[in-house]
Amino acid sequence: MRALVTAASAAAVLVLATGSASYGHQQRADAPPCAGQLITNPSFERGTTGWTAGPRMVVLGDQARPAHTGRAYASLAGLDITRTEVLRTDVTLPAGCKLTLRLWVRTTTTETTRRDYLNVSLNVTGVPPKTYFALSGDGSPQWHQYTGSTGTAATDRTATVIFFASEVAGDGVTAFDVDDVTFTLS
Ligand SMILES: [Ca+2]
Repeated sequence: MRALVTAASAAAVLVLATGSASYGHQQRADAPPCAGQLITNPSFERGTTGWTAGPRMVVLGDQARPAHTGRAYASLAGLDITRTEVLRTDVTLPAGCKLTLRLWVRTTTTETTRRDYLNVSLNVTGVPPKTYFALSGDGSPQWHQYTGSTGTAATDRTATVIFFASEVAGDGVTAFDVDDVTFTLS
């Protein structure tokens, strides 16, 4: 059963087992460690640049369905066709840094059976894959922010955010809109 994640429970914390191996993190003089935002094109204003996305996934907002910021956003499902769709990107997470994922989702639906859903996963090297948020058609029809974070590790890792949408034909249409997806180091 897919559970709607409420704002109160949306802050998920990933607990990491830190290995005993220690590798010195090479700090660059021009880039302070553990600061800044890593995702290229977080607001989809440059289309699918920096993302692995399905065809026609990045769309332009209008008055009825505006973007969260800017003009563009990504939209998954929404065609009442039985299918799945994936939107993803990955970054290198430097050693010793904590990563915070923030994203905005808007859900519009005519469905009553909650068979359409969007799973949002944050995968980090060395940690079992985990679904952070499982959203169905009873998600917010207004833009809503979700947040999750990782612990630190002694080595550089790859962090991947994956949006996996599944829809079933014939029982109403659900569209999951996504905008302003950020990976912030601390
Ligand atoms: Ca945008």
